[in-house]
Amino acid sequence: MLFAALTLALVLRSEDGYELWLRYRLEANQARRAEYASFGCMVIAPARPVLNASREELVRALAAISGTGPRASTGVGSAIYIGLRNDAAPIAALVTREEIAQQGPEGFVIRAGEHAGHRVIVIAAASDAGVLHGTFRLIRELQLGRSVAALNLSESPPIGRRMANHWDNPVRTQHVTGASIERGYAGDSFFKWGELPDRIDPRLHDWARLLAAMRLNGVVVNNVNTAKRGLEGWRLITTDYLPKLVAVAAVLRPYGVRLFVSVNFFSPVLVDELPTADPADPAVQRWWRQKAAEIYAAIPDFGGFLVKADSEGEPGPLKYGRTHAEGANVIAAALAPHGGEVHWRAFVYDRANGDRVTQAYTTFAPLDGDFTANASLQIKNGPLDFQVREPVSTLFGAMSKTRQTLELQITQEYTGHDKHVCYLGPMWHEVLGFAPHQGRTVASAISAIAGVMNTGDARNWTGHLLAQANTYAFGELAWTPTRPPEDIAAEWAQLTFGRDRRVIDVVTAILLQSWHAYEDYTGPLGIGFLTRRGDHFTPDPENRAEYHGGDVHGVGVDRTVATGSGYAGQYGEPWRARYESRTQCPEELLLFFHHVPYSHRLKNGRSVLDEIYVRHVAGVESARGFVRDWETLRGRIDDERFEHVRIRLAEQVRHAEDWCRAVNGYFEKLSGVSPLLP
Ligand code: GCW
Repeated sequence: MLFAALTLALVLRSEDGYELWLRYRLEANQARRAEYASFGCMVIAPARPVLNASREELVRALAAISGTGPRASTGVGSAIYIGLRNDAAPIAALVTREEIAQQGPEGFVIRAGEHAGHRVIVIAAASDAGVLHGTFRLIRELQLGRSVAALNLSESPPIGRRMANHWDNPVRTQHVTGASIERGYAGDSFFKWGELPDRIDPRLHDWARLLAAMRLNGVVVNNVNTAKRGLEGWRLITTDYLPKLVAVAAVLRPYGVRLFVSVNFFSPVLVDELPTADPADPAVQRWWRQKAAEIYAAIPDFGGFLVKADSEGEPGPLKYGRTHAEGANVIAAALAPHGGEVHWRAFVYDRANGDRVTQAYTTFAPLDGDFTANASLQIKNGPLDFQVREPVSTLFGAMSKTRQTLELQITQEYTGHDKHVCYLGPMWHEVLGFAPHQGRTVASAISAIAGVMNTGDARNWTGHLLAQANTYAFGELAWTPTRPPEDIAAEWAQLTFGRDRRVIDVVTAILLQSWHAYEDYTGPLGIGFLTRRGDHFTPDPENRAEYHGGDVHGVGVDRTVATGSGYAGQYGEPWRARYESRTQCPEELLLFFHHVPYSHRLKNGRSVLDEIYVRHVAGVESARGFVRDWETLRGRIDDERFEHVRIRLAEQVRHAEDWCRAVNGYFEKLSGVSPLLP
């Protein structure tokens, strides 16, 4: 009884969310604990940086979960061996060369067995990075309380480059002013460039651990906007900043993560006052080569550059009459001898050029074959801009000779900031599995994936605690694009809140309803951009008619080939025909592709107008349900996290009500037809 009370007290110790899902807590099941404890903390690995980090993490987890504390190895008995095949006899004995080779450069095999009369577990891989990924996988098994007696797991990621993109704005005087994050809602930037390289904030180490736990292998540390409105991100590649980059790269290196930076296309002009940034100019080409050589001399495993060019005020090659490919290639050529990559963003549009969703495709598809092999076109999931619902961009799979990077947005710019729970795993899963052109899914068309991060210096990293589920889901889907988002949500819930079934079920259910709920009370049926210009949060349908197409007769934007902007025609079949047709278009995208009269009937018999009304009310009801369900967890979760989420969910209800009033009121006024609702 006393023991039970103590355990409960232990479980419910107040938590602030800083540990994310990397919470290593004493295993409650005694038999399981004994099983883990039999390995003591004997993790045997050769002394190499990535393996040191792996061992350290595994010992930390084992010690806490098994309750043994970090004991010194006695060199006999059961042990966990981690490394390459030739690093230890037990690894070579338990795993064949072929099995390791099959998992590719970053995959791993984890296997339990016997060696020389002792029970062992081995984590084997073709690279130290693979071992690191396997280590975090094994730790998860321990956190979930699963038996390791018969472990036999192997995994390998189909997507080679998996990146976090931070939109943090570096500022030299940041220790005085603080540094902002574009579309960041979890506080200020935690990159204290002013302090580097003399002081390394401890949070940077935990950030590197987080990236490794997400099994990412690259990170862009600064905003793609590098110069507009006084931004200073372009300075990161100046000689002055280089020692700071060196320090950050050193933090990342043991965690298998390569450092990338966003650069400005006009860097030759901005950094060294060259008269031009024309990619055809030999002096400009030389400049990029020298800059790359300078960086690689200091950071041999530097990843490369991300570039936003000719987009929203960031300059690019078009100024010189050069194509995007010519622009990307001059930078790519400079990086190539060092093994670096350039990720070139496809987010381009010109308001003067008609429907913006058509423009990435018309700009880039004709350039297929023009990009060098180490250049990758980085494309947002949808053609518009991270709306709650969009079709998948037509560029994916449309350029078979060009490398492509999928860009997802983890930070909730248009999906409720840090105020609303909106679990995006189901959306991303749909995107990855969708084939805009016959049979070629996004997941199979890309060689890289990037997620715009939702972290800041908030104590719990993401502002809203439940937003950590998005960070987790991005890592999971980047590693295994087909993984069901329901499993990811339930697993995250358990890692975050423990093993109380009721808690896991309620948290998972809230997460899984949250995307549709947000869609319902903001913009159902594919209406996008109802938020206020600038804040992307407050409802403002009055000023967004160009996007939702509402008028006195009807609503939606005509993007058909027959009578509209023609965007539907950029898809391969069967989607071209389906999107073109009012009756066959999936209803969740109806108003994205069609302008229809308010009286247009949907499959459920309702008119479009009634559907808009009903869905907004239903969305509010869902949000209220989240509060009710969460309340049932009182006492089952520590007070600090319980209250944190409760307060946010309550605020979400009020805001959902505002949305409902604003949008339904707007359409009532516009159409002159009142809702039939009670
Ligand atoms: O949606 C817009 C955002 C900008 C962002 C831009 C982009 C970084 O509102 O804040 O700039 O997209 O993706 O480049």
